[in-house]
This record gives sequence, C-alpha cells and structure tokens, in this order.
Amino acid sequence: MERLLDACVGLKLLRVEVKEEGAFYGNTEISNLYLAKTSPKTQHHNLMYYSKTIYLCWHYLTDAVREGKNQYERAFGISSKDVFEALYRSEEEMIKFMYGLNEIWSICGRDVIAAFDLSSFTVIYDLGGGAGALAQECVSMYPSCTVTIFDLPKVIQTAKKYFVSSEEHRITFYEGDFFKDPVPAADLYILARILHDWADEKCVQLLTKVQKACRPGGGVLLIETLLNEDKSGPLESQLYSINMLVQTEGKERTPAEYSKLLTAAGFKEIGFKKTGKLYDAILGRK
Ligand code: SAM
Ligand code: ASE
Repeated sequence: MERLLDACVGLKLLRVEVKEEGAFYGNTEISNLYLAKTSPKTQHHNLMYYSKTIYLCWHYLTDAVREGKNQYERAFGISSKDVFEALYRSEEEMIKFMYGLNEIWSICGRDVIAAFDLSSFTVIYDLGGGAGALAQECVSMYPSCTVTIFDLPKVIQTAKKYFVSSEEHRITFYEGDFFKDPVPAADLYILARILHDWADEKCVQLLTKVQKACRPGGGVLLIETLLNEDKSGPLESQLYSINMLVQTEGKERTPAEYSKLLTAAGFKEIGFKKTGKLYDAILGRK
C-alpha cells in the first residue's frame, strides 16, 4: 500500500506529508477536480472506459498497424462489421461509452460552442449527439435556439432515461441512422466527434446529405481535435488518432483534410478555430 501511495505521489495524484507519527496522504487539487466521482468536472467514467475497454484494443496495436483496422475481434471476440454494433455490444457497454464521452464536455464544451457566433441559427440538429452534453451547452449559451439530438434509437432511449432532463423543453430527440435515414431540415448541424469515426468516403457521403438538407444560409459545425498540417502534433491528437485506429474506421485530421471533405460535399466559407483545449471547431456554410 505504501509503495502504491508513493507512486501516486510521483504521478501527482496524491500529496504526502511526513510527520513523526507517519506519512499522511491526501488528494492533490487536480485529483479532487478531475478524479473525485462527485466533482462536476469528474473524468471518472472516461478513465474507466480507457482502462476497461480502450486499453484492451491498444494491446493489439501491432496488429492494428499491420492490418490498418480496429481490433474488436482480437480484444473482445466480436466479428461485427459495424463499428457501433461492436461499441454497443451490450446495453451496459453503451451506457459506459455515453457516460465517458459526455464527461469531456464539462471541461471544453463551452469553448467549442463559443468558438463561433451561432446566435443566427435557431433550429439546430446535433447529429450523433449521444448523451446530450453539447446540446445542453448550446441551449444555455444561445437563448433562442432549439437543439434536436439525432442518434440511433437505443442511444436516444438511453439519453432520455439517464441523461437529459424532461424539464429541458428546448432539447428534443430524433431516432434515426444518419447513413440510412433522411436528415430533417435545419439551420445548423453539429457533428461532434462524428467524422473521426469514419473513412473519408463515408464522411463525404454524410456531409453531402447534411448539405442537401441544410436550409439556405445555414451551416455545419464540426467539433474535432485538429492535427497540425504537417502532423507533427499536438501529441494528444496524434494519440487520439491511434485510438481511432484501434477502435473505429476513422482517424484524426488536419484543417486541410477537413476542408477537402467539406468542399467535396458543397460547403463554402470554411473557418477553423483552435480553442487551446483538446477539441477544436470548424464551421462550413451552405
Ligand atoms: N457527439 C457526441 C460527443 O461528441 O460527445 C458523441 C460522439 S460518439 C463518438 C458518436 C455518436 O454517433 C454516438 O452517439 C453514436 O451512437 C452516433 N452514431 C453512430 N452511428 C450512427 C448512425 N448511423 N446514425 C446516427 N448516429 C450514429
Ligand atoms: C469515438 C471517440 C472515442 C469512438 C471511440 C472512442 C473516445 C474513446 N473511444 O468517436 C474518446 C473519448 N475520450 C475523450 C477524452 O473525449
């Protein structure tokens, strides 16, 4: 126990005070903020997801590099072709994924929603909006908008049951598959951590559908972690890109790569905003 506690001091997760009676350990400020389960900025579920699911896929990194594909089959014995069928292999796994992904927005949700002035958009769809933390950020920042969370039926049902309060009248839900079903008309479509799940071809397919459904004067807001143009960094984005390799069909991209996808789908006036945190914002106009 002493060695474990001392290593945690080395990691700056704990602090130690050595007295005559013995060593006294306590949380550091950063542990109280991000690790304590009850903190409003807790990353507990996110880290548990890394430890229990993602870590197992990274174990097969050499295979992932050789084959250029995700490692669900080796890590979990799942041979499903569909990425989200594998990610949602049980209801429990789906809920853990949704909790984990939602938590980061308590740290950088405000930054990505405030990166561009979105006040002219009233009807907003959050495609693949999951547990709804960004939708909540949006309605609290822009008083005249409504946000519809568009996601797979079982995700929407879970979002309603565990995540979004029914008191929040400016958030509504839409059950669908954004590759197969029609996308309703709106002023703005938010796609947060959607394109990084998919290969270029599927991204253009989805963006083209969104561009066609988009009202005149409307746009699309991508929220992703941006790589430097020469891919020399940032380290977090490079590592997240490997995460996408071992877990999905996608990758993290540079501004030029996102421009190319948006342009191919017919979007114009593409703008980029680096937030200084993990996730950045990209706006394209119809
Ligand atoms: N936007 C959320 C965020 O950034 O926290 C969630 C991002 S998560 C990586 C991808 C989301 O896309 C999941 O909620 C997933 O259920 C949804 N999704 C995946 N395939 C989909 C499809 N074919 N139709 C609709 N939603 C889909
Ligand atoms: C995906 C995002 C993730 C698909 C699988 C994933 C993440 C982990 N596994 O689109 C990222 C979650 N982590 C953070 C810090 O946001």
